[in-house]
Amino acid sequence: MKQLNKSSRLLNRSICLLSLVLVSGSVFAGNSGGWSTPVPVDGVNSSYFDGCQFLTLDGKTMIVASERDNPGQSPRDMDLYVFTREDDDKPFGNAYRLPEGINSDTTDVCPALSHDGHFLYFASVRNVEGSCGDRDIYVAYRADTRRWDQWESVQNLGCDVNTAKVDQGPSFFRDADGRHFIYFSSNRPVAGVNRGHDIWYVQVGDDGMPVGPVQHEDVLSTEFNDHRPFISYDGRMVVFDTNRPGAVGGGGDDVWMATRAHKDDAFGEPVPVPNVNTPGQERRPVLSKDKEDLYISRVAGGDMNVVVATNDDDDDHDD
Ligand SMILES: [Ca+2]
Ligand SMILES: [Ca+2]
Ligand SMILES: [Ca+2]
Repeated sequence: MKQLNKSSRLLNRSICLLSLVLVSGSVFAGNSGGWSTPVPVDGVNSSYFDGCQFLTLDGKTMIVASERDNPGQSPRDMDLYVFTREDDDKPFGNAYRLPEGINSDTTDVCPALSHDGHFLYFASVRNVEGSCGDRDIYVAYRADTRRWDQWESVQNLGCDVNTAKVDQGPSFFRDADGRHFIYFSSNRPVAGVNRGHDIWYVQVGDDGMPVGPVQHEDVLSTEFNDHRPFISYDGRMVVFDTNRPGAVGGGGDDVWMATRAHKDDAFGEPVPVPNVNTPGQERRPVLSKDKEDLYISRVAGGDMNVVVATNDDDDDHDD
């Protein structure tokens, strides 16, 4: 019904607009048409690698991994920085480098805050007691959600969630029963078969730590590399990056999405997000609460920056 309504509304628009849409071919390439061409996000990018970002529920804080203070390292030494803005039409500023413990002398990337703001999940290649090998997912806790400088603990999620392989790209999800989950990607084998990176999820408890078995997300995963899922705040959309073929204008890692009518349904078949993919690398997509803004890490021209596409089709955020 939703798609029928959307189609009817599109047909009712002016011939001129419809012609433009048909020429661009973007609206009908997937079920989330209307995405603008991505542009750099004001105030969070530097001339060094910046990306694997996260936007808070209120849209006023962005956490970005950046190598700006550690350029030229190999492997890259990215740290997590917090940027704030007064409103979502204002540029970000007030860069603040999160303290040691969150950041380490290795790559610390891809943050995701729990909806209540107390738990910060992120990926790191730090080699410390309790780490499981290569990139792992960690969780930090703070009692005061207004403070970015006071973290009481930083813990590895353990070697069931993490493995000796690349475990990364966490995202927080709250289901219809109020249970909390972390979605993430990993290139661990599936039943002994190497499928590259796939998407997985695990329930987490009140302390932010895993409480259930790690489960494979069958609908979103393919034999290609499927990375860094982000579940929308309403739980009804997922965006992720993947090198599966099929994105018009894309290549390498591209942003795909899937939707569902209710947050406890399975996701529908993923489709490429129209108009945002290029032959370069589009990674770690995240959505604003209203799903009107899609933030992407784009690698192009030897640099990585956070870019944003906007969607003015209000049928896609009608709850
Ligand atoms: Ca940059
Ligand atoms: Ca690992
Ligand atoms: Ca691409």
